[in-house]
Amino acid sequence: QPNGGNEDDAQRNNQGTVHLRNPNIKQLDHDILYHLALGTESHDLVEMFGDVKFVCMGGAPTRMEHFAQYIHSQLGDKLPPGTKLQDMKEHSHRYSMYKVGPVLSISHGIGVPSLQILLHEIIKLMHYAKVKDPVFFRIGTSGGIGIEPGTVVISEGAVDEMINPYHEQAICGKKVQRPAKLDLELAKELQSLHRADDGFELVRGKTMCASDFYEGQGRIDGAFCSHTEADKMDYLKRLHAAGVRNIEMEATCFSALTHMADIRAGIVCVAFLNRFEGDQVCTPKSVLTQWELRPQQIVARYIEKHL
Ligand code: R2B
Ligand code: URA
Repeated sequence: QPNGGNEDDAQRNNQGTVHLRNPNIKQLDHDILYHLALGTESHDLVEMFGDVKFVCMGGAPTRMEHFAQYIHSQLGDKLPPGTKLQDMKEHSHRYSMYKVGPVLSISHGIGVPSLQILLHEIIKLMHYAKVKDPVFFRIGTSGGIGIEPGTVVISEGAVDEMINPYHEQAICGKKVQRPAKLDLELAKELQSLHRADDGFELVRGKTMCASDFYEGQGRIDGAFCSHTEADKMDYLKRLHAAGVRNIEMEATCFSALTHMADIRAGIVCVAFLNRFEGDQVCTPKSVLTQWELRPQQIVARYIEKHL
């Protein structure tokens, strides 16, 4: 049982703005969002970000730049008149950030530590900007388990490498576990936006979040390997039996921190390979780039529907 105590309680206040579950924040004269190069004293965060409704994150800077362009071209007419694509890279020395009216598109890098820092600062940004009921998405890539390469997986929840349904964080020498929950209704709605003629499969399932791409995902092709192909297959079968359909490297943290902030969140990832078939990503880069558009398409449809 996760030991996050009463951290599981709903925290959205009655105006729908994002509440920070940290009493210390009230004592700060001003707050510096260091990795975003933004601050409550140096910037008018309400003016800059108060209109945000959708926060979309993905690992790679180029993918998130492309997503911002895609949203701008695809939803142009539906966005407020005169909406421009703003490149906010100067406001961020670590992450690439783009804003298209109500849509923020940000890269989070690889793995939980990089994503977790960004989530702390983006959740605080939503609070300071007085954003109402934002929806967060992770648009990503993954390795599939028992699904065709190119399939899109909508996460129903996340588990760690030990198949525990929580995000574990060491705080002051103690391990703290926080439930890695996602909004199931949102997951179902995202699934409903898949069309029969999309030309790809889409499934719902659990997502396993690993802290490594190689041994941590059971691969036998890393620089080191102390397990066998049979150990790997046993592990992948165990994951599959637990309802896991894909493996990536951020899902537990993304689910747990958005859940703690009472922010509705969804994870939509394309699977680059079927791990029952192998470890190497053999599909040509040009095809992978096409596949990466699939989660973007689904999330763009959701945004269009809710603008
Ligand atoms: C999926 O792909 C990346 C590793 O290649 C990682 O960020 C993830 O979650
Ligand atoms: N990303 C991962 O973390 N694992 C894969 O197998 C593919 C993409």
